[in-house]
Amino acid sequence: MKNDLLLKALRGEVTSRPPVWMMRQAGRYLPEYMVLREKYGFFERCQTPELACEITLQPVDIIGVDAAILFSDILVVPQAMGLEVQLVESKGPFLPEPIKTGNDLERIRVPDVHETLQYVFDAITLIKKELNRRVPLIGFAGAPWTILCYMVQGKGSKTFDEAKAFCYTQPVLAHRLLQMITDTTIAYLKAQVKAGADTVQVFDSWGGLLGPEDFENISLKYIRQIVHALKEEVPVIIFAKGAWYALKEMAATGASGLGIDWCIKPGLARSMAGNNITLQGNFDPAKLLSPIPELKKEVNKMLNAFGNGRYIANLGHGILPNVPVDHARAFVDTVKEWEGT
Ligand code: 1CP
Repeated sequence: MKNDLLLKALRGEVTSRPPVWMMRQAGRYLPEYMVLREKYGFFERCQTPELACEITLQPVDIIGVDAAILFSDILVVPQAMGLEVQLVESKGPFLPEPIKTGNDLERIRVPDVHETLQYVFDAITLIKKELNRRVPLIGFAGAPWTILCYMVQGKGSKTFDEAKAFCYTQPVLAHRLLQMITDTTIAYLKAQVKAGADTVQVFDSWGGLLGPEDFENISLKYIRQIVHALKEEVPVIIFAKGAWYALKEMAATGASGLGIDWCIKPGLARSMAGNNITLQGNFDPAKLLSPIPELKKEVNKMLNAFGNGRYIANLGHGILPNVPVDHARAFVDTVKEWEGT
């Protein structure tokens, strides 16, 4: 690997500077992505290896990030399990027949991932070839709780109240569903690794909607199974947005990296997570809209607070579609130019 800063940082090895990438780095802020978005539907872009490959490589070529992340979506998993998933323009994900009852569970299954998601593995094979060992490739999946949120609520939400009510009023069903998602996800991530993913990230975007006890029972219990199944093969990164209260427990799973959002100070995150794990984050994505000199100052502040050791520079959540390309590049360049210790 020509640039293996990310893998080194995840293994706890000394690096010349922290590696940098951005969550949702392949996407709508890039004009080159918008060209392909005009021509092809969202799932068509995911399901066509040549398109997924081209989109995955865009931020590597245009922005100069230290890692590629597979272009796909967490919602291909419910799709593979048998639920219809649409992406409605300017509205987001829509699942017309969500899971509400025991009967609904009969409609879904733990699929053979090679029958349902082979296009993802084909994309990975192609991406690895095109990357030609320039930077590592990150594979990913949603955490079971976050996937349940969409499978039950049927669409995006700020609170996912219907998904929570499902867990609290029908716990037996909820845990059956969570286990089905977990089993599918383990097979899915293992096949991503076999196809060439160098590391995998588990996105629990809605983990922070749960209190500490529910997070343990509904989310972390299943994330732990995923980490245990994968960690001997590749480093695993857990990103549970808002679930800062569980950093210690997440570090204890055996994951190599923990993503954090901007609502926790780096020092506190480090003291909770301990010294034996790599932290990743945590720039407020909206700060990429600041004037470039201000943005650079803020990035340097973040870098100084984390220091260069077991640290990956990233945003605290996905990049926003209205970020100018030169601001995204300024974020990455500031990390590359950082002269702290
Ligand atoms: O072009 C478009 O309009 C589609 C926008 C889009 C994109 C670019 C969606 C729909 N998904 C993606 C790609 C995507 N999704 C990636 C690609 C790799 C990358 O560049 O990082 C990844 C990692 C995801 C993961 C994802 N999808 C998450 C977890 C991360 C996060 O941001 O919290 C979630 C929650 C989703 C669901 C989803 N898919 C798309 C949207 C707009 C959403 C969020 C909807 C909501 O707010 O509920």
